[in-house]
Amino acid sequence: MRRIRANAILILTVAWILGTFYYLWQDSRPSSSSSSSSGSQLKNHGRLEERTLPLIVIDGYPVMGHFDQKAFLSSKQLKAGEDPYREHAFNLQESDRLGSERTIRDTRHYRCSSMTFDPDLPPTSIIITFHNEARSTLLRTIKSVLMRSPPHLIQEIILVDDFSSDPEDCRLLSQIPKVHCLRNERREGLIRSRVRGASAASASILTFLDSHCEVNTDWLQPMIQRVKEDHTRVVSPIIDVISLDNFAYLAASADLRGGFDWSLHFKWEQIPIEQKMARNDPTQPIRTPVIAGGIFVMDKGWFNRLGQYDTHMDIWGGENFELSFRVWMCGGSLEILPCSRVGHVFRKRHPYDFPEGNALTYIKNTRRAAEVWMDEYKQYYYAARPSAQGKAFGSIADRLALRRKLNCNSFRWYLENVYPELKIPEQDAAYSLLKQGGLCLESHGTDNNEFAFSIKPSAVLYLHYIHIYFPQGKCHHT
Ligand code: LR7
Ligand code: MN
Repeated sequence: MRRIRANAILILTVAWILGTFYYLWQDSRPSSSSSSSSGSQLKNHGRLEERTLPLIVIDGYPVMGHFDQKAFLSSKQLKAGEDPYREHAFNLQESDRLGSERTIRDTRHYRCSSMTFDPDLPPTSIIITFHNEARSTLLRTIKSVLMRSPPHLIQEIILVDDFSSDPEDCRLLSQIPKVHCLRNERREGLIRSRVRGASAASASILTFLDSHCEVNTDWLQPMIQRVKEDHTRVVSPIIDVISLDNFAYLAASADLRGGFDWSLHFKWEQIPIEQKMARNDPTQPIRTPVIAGGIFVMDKGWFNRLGQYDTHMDIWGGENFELSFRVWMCGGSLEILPCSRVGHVFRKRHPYDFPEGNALTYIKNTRRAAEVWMDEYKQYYYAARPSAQGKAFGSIADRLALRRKLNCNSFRWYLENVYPELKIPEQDAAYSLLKQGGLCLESHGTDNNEFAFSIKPSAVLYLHYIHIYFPQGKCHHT
C-alpha cells in the first residue's frame, strides 16, 4: 500500500515537472501563432541564433530572401574598449547581443486579443526614415514588422536613408523581400525624408515608424481598421519603452495621451479624469490633442490633401505639432489605440548633428508651426520661448495658403474643442517665474542655450520609467 502511494507521488511529481517545462516552452515561443516558423526551433533563452537565411517562413513566405543577416550584423560590431553609448546614445552592445529578432511580451490588455477586424483590410506601406541608425535596431524594426503583421497587410517597407555615412546599411536591407531603399543625396532631416517616402508609397494607407522600434502582437490591424472606417482619423499605438541601457521591453501606461505646453514642448499626460471615468472599455481609442510624431497610420489621400508636412522644417522637431494642429483644425482627428503596441528606444540626447544647431532648428520648426496655426495664441508661445523672437523661420506663405484652401478652424476652436486643459497663461511676470521654478524638463527662458535642448522631450517617458518623478501639475499654468 505504501509502495503504491510512493509510486503515485513519484508519477505525479514527474508529470508536474514535465508540465511545467512544457508550459515554459510554450510561453517562450514566438508570439505570432500564424508563423510556421523554422526560427522557433532555434530559440535559446529568448534569443535566436543568427543563421544565414531564409530563417522564417510566414504562410509559406520566406521573410528574409537572400539577405545574409549574420554578415550584415557581424561586419559592424562594437570594437573592444569602445563606449557602447557614444555613437547611438543607447547601449549598442546590448542591442547587438539581441540580434535580429526576439520574443517580446504581449503588453496589451487581455481583452484586446478578442477584438475582430474586417477580413478585407487594405494593405499599408511602411515608411522608416533613418540617419546613421545602428544596424541591429534597424533590422529588428524591419523584422518585427514582417513577423508580427499579417503578410497581406504589408504592401512594402520603404526605407529612406537620410544620407547616413554608410550607404550599404540601406542597400543591403533592400535584399529582404518587400523592402525598398531610397537614399537622400544630402541630409534632409526626418520631415522631408518622410515626404519622399510617402510619395513613393504604392499602398493607400501610410504607416510611419522610427528606425529603432519593435512592433508587438497584432499591432497593425486595429490601426488600419480605424482608418478604413474613417479616412480622416490619424491613429497611433501606445508606445512601449525599450530600455536604452539593457533593451528590456517595458509596457507603457495605457492612461496617457499627448500634450504640450505653450513653449511647444511635447509631454505625455494623464487622460483627463472625466474621460477616464467614462471609459468602461479598455480597448476603446483615446482622443489625443497631439501625437508624439514618429509612429502613426494615416490614409495616403488624406495625408496629401492635408498638405503632407511643412517641408521647410529641418532635421527634427516640431512637425508633430504642425501635423496635429492641421489634422484637428482641418476636419480630422487623432487617436491613440490601446490595442496596438509598438516599442521604441527612448533616448536622452540626439546622437546626430544638427547642421544649424539643435536650438535654432527646434525654434525654426516650432515657430513655423506657431505662425501658421496658432493665430493670436502664438503670443503665449513667444512668451514661453522669448529667444524665438527674431529668429529666422523662412516664408510661410504656402502654408497659410494651404490653411485658407482647406478652410480650417481657428486655434481658438482647437483649444475649446480638443484641448481645453491647456490653460491660457495669466499675463504677468509671475507666469514665467512659476514656470522656471518648476521641476520641468523644459527650457523656458534659456532656449538660446544648446544645453537646454540636450534632454529630448521624448526622454520624459523614459525618465518616468526609471522612477524620476515629475510632480503632475508643476508645469501647468493654471
Ligand atoms: O536628420 C534626421 N534624419 C532622420 O531620418 C534625424 C532623424 N532621422 C530619423 C531617425 O533616424 C529616427 O528614425 O528620424 C527618426 C526620429 O528621430 P529620433 O529617433 O532621433 O528622435 P525621437 O525618437 O525623439 O523622435 C520623436 O520626435 C520627432 C520630432 O521631430 C519625430 O516626430 C519622431 O518621429 C518622434 N518619435 C516618436 O514619436 C517615437 C516615440 C518617441 C516619443 C515621444
Ligand atoms: Mn526615435
